[in-house]
Amino acid sequence: MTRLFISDLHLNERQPTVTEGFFRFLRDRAQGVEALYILGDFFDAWIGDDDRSELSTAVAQALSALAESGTRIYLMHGNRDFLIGNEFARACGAELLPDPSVINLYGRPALLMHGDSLCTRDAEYMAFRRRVRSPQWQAEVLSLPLDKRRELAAHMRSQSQSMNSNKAQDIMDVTPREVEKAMRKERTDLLIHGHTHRPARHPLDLNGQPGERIVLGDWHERGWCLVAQPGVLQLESWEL
Ligand code: OKV
Ligand code: MN
Repeated sequence: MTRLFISDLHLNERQPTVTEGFFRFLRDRAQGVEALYILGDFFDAWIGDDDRSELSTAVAQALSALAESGTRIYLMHGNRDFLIGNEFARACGAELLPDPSVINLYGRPALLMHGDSLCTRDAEYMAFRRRVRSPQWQAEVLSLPLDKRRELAAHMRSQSQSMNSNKAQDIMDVTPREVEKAMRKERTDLLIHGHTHRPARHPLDLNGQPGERIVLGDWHERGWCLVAQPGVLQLESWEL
């Protein structure tokens, strides 16, 4: 009985080490597990399921092989791959998981999020997020030809880079009160998320009751995953 949680692989053509590390992870670590949860930013930029690349085809093939062998696969959107749709999910043998979601983790309710919705001190980002997550905006973008979407994504990325260089580190981290609010709302004492690229286990005080926030790591330098078994949670990291 094992479930794995990963996020922020930011898969892309320019970093084959990460992709190869992911395929190795599927073969060596995920083989035979009950479920694999991918909590967002799986891809560095997803511009639509109709953008079929060698990378996306290979990833879908590897995941669907794992799904065929009995592992349930769950995909949550991140801030960079929010355009992943049902077509790609189906090709992966995966289920798209809403953000937030509460799962029963061996008897313990666990709140799963990508994490960007918790970074509320970045007001500019929150406004951006609302816009790009709206069905109208997404339908409009998906109606553009692929090369236009690619151009738009690149333009937005360079915009973000120049904006974020002026932002203090703490406004780009989660808001502690927002974490407590989300956990109280969903009645959980365990939160698992990614996005911030600050892998850690944070003990929490939830109105006098102990809780925990587990932050998954990004796969830029090393691989990261949370391993869950009945009564056990372990944040693991390895060289890619
Ligand atoms: C983050 C902000 C960019 C603010 C675009 C498809 C599309 C993904 C994307 C690309 C850019 C998000 C995902 C980023 C925050 C910005 C600009 C302003 C205010 C597409 C899939 F639609 F173009 F096809 N993007 N990024 N901004 O670099 O993370 O916070 S981003
Ligand atoms: Mn993210």
